[in-house]
Amino acid sequence: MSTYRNVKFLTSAASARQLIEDQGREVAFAGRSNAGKSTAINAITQRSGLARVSRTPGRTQLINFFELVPGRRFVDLPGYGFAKVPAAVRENWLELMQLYFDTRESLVGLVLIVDSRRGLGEQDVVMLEWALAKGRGAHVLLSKSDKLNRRDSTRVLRETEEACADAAVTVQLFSAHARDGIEEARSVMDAWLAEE
Ligand SMILES: Nc1nc2c(ncn2[C@@H]2O[C@H](COP(=O)(O)OP(=O)(O)OP(=O)(O)O)[C@@H](O)[C@H]2O)c(=O)[nH]1
Ligand SMILES: [Mg+2]
Repeated sequence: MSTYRNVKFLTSAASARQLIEDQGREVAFAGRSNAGKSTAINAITQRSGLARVSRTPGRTQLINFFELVPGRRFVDLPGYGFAKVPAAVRENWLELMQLYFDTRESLVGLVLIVDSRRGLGEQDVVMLEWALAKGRGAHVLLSKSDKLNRRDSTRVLRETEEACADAAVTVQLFSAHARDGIEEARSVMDAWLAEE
């Protein structure tokens, strides 16, 4: 879809006052370090170098803003769950995330990237709760599904759907490498980003 054709990097924020103006509509991508957030953003926008793909988990400690079209954005949130991150960095992460989810008016939906081989973790569930608390949408991408056979991917999809059954959460399998699930993901984001 043409919404993604002219995507460009806007800015990074390391603190609350560096967040860009809270207007328009934006979709945030969150997940454990190394879950495949940046790779998913690149695949969905079809821009391979856009969001940096790191080989060292936990390197992205910034909120990265990308403009799709004026007033429509993707936001790459810093990952979590990386054991070697110092306590002070983790505290800063928590503060920044709470502020972002509590106050961000333009945030319309959360795309939660979950490694399909690991399944939903504790912090993943917290992220979903933060998003849903303000009535926003939430969509889980079970990433790297190319690593699983049909039987295991079907099982993790069903288990994740059951775990999210009470909430307004949708779930799908996703593989950036196999280019599987990209259209399904886009249709969810297109609906969130569209004008009411
Ligand atoms: N097999 C497979 N590997 C993937 C896929 N998507 C991402 N990866 C790999 O997973 C690793 C992490 O991907 P990233 O996109 O950097 O993950 P991230 O969540 O942005 O990580 P941080 O920014 O460090 O938190 C990389 O080595 C990717 O090549 C996929 O669809 N299939
Ligand atoms: Mg990343």
